[in-house]
Amino acid sequence: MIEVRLPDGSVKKYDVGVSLAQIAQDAGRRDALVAKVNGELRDLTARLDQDAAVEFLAFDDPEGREVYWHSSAHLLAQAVKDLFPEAKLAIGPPIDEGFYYDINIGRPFTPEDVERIEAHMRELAKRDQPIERVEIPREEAIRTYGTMGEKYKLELLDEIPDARVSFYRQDGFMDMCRGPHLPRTGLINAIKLLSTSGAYWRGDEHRDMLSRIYGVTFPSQEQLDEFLQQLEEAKRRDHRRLGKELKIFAFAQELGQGLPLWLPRGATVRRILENYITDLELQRGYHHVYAPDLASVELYKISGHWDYFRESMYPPMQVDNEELVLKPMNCPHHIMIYKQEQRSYRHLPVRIAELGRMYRYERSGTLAGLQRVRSMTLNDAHIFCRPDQVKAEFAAVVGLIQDVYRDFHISDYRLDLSLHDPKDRQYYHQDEELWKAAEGLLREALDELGLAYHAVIGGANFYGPKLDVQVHTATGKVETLSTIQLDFLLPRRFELEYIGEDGKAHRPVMIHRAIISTMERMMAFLIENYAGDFPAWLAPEQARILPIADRHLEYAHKVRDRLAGEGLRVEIDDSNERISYKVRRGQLERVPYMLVAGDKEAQSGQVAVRSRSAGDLGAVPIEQFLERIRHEITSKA
Ligand code: TSB
Ligand code: ZN
Repeated sequence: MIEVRLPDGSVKKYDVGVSLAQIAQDAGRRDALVAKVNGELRDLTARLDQDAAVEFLAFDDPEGREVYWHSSAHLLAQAVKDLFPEAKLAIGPPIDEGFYYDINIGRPFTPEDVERIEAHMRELAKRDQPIERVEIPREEAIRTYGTMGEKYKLELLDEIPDARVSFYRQDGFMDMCRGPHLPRTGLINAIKLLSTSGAYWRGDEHRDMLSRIYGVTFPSQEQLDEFLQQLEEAKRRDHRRLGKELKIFAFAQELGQGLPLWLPRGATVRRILENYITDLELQRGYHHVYAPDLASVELYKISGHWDYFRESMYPPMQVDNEELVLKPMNCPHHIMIYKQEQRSYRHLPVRIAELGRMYRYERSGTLAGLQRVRSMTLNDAHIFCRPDQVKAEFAAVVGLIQDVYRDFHISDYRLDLSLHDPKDRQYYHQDEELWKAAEGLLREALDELGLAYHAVIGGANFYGPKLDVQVHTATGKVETLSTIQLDFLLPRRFELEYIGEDGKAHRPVMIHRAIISTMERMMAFLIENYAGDFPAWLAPEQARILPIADRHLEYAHKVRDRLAGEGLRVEIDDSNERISYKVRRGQLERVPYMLVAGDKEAQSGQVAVRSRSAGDLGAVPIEQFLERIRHEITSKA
């Protein structure tokens, strides 16, 4: 007999060789997809021959879901092999949301192919075949794949040193795989193939072009429907699509990856953002500065960036007898500004701010529209303060973030306390005492403010721990928008000082902080958050005048001049299109107000107002419209 311990603490006795499926059944876990035996994932079909702690994972469990999608990828491959026996299979992993399989059929899959494959997957799942694990000698696997001409599998086999390799078999279809997998295909209930794309074998452009089929599956149709609805919504909001459609930004192949162009409309919104945050910071005691984009590599050797951040930096360039790098962070420059004067305890805190341009070498696979780029401008500041001022400064920054989020209607966010990982010696400075002090102080500051947060080991910057405000992107990713970072290291490396009340030199503490992130990431976030419908205060074009006929053009210009004179961003649609077309175009371009000007309006000094949010407002005197939009702008409604 063996003893099986379940997560609720109960212990049950079983015969040697009992299957995990049996234990799941006895435990009433009909939802179990896969098991964990002493912490390791195992198929439910596996059997136990000694005492063990057993846990069952269902679809709500990320690991359970991964297995579910992995088995779904096998089902996809099985369906393809049934319909296209000559198909060559490459790899088919689960991904964040679903799974894919890379397959070569000598041409791309057509939408009709995909429909047939999806239907056949449903059929196969309905047959509810058992999924079995089999282990065969490596030589045998090579022979089998050899006769089948599965050249990609052979190449994968080449890299497996083991004498025996594992396969999973369902209904005569076998796929080489480590597993684990579901016990039966019938557990896969709701199936949707989402898209296809080309993918090079091994991601290498010199090798075969394969066809990748993406799909997703769920235990129930309701879950699938909900997922598809969210996907629609995400597509509708995706800043990459909207940014192009609304002419906000662009990328050009000739320019290089991750280097965005801000088009006039995007630049306008950006200028508003920059003015908005600069004004707020000036009100709150920040001093704004400018620093160059290039710096000597020596500067980053002193700061430690060269040791710990080099992988994210562009390589140095040699000029005369200097080695220069594009700056990846603004901190050292602001430190140089701090050092321009002798500072006394009475001058602190010194808050140095900049819309600081930075260049980072982000790996190409991680680039994502404006969310993650290689050239960016950060709403950056470094606060130099006395140790006894840290908590108050921290609280003030949190307050600033809260005020700004109110203006942008950001309410859905999470706080991550990002700590260092003592085991990672490559990325973090090694002074454990400093880490302890900085992390302890940051926790205290957070607790005093009563803020709830998640602690994340390994999320810190090399110089110190940070509080990150995490928001969701339309595509379901989580990204950092605001950040507050506590740093005891750089003041030491740059030997920063202030003269204390005692007349002696003391070391200040640095707080690095960014409120609205980089202009790039903020823009991506705002586009998605507003689904392209910027409120009037941010809209690149706040009002558009639509003359009904050419004879109203003169009046349209008069209206324009009046509104533009008040600082509004106004355009005239002077095209020869019909008025209904002009209105439709204005709607598509998300202009908050359209002002129709015809005979009646021209005679009475009015405009017929169409508000994007409130609909048709009828004809009103220009001054009345001005009052309305002014109010909307100042209230940031
Ligand atoms: C806050 N030295 C600090 C600064 O003083 C700093 O640079 N911190 S950072 O490395 O965490 O970056 C600050 C913020 O910039 C991040 O929180 C994120 O919002 C934004 N950011 C970082 N990398 C990128 C990128 N590749 N593309 C767009 N935004 C980015
Ligand atoms: Zn910094």
